[in-house]
Amino acid sequence: MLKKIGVIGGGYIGGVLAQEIAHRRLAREIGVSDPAPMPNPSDPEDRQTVVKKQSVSIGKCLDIAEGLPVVSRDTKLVGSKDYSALAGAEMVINTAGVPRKARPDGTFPSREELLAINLKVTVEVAKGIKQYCPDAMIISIANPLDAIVFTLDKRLSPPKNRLMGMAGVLDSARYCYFVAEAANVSVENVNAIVLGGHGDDMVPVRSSCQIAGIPVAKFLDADTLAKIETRTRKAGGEVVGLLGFGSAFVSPAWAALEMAEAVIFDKRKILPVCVKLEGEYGVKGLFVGVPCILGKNGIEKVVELDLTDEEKAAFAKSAAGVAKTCEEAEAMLKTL
Ligand code: TXD
Repeated sequence: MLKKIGVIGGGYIGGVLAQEIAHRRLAREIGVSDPAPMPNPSDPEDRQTVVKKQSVSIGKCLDIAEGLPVVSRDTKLVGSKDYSALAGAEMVINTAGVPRKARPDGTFPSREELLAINLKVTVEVAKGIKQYCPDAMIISIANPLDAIVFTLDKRLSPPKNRLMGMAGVLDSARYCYFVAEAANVSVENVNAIVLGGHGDDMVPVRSSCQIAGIPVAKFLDADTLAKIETRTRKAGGEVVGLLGFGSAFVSPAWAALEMAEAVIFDKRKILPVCVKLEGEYGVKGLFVGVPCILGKNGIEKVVELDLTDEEKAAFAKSAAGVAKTCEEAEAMLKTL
């Protein structure tokens, strides 16, 4: 159990994180930081005064705190509209940003289009971390995932082992779920991993996908697997389209907590993590999803898989996509 975990962004994912951290007893204290709701300058003065007194983070912390007697948990929760709620956190999970929302014509902005909006947010988040918990382990969720982690690295320059992005655990869980569903077996029997960027060119690694240690090809034909892998790549958009508001929020929160628990309990668990590569997989200086051993020091080691030539090419393409988004981010950061 940690002394304190900070949650940056108290929205859909942040709310699930706070309640799950309390319920799983992962920290004695939880701090949630979120500026919402923000007054609309065009509103009448009295309305703005009302909104300034409201706070999503304080309200959600109070709601969860008032439920603690029911679930017999003694967790302290503190919310703030600034970053002060993060003070003293040993770990922070960053969800700050805006999720993809359907446009009036039903189409959705790409993760990259979110970049401009969420870069500004991330620059503020980095200032908050630097001020209140400069030595915290950082797990970042906000999209575009790879570029946001890249930006946190640029602004904070933390040791490589202490900054990681969550996407691969969720993408791999989606892959596992679809394989289990198609093979009509327990999800517990399926072991699969998705590498690369958290975009439509992510790489489900079929060559290492197994059901009870048996290659998946013994259960599902190539056409079915290709369909599953396409659905995995688009799974985020599928949920966004069905919800009509925001994006998936329970599964991303659970995925981030699998990473957090690997660190908190020093599990030395191998998970797909967006991490700064320094030559591994032929990539240098980019944050890309690869298998890592996660333990008390955060990223303990990057694990290099033997990929097929096709998978290597797909990984290189995905990394090139990450490089492009990060180049855009770097150019934008110069203006922020
Ligand atoms: O696998 C993954 N990594 C993705 C990530 C899976 C699903 C969702 N993905 C992204 O996570 C999504 O595209 C968003 O970028 C984030 C958070 O998703 P969520 O659904 O929680 O979005 P919300 O409900 O809008 O919450 C974001 C909160 C919101 O309450 C804002 O007020 C707050 O972020 N926010 C801030 N908090 C702190 N500091 C600043 N500057 C700030 N700006 C906004």
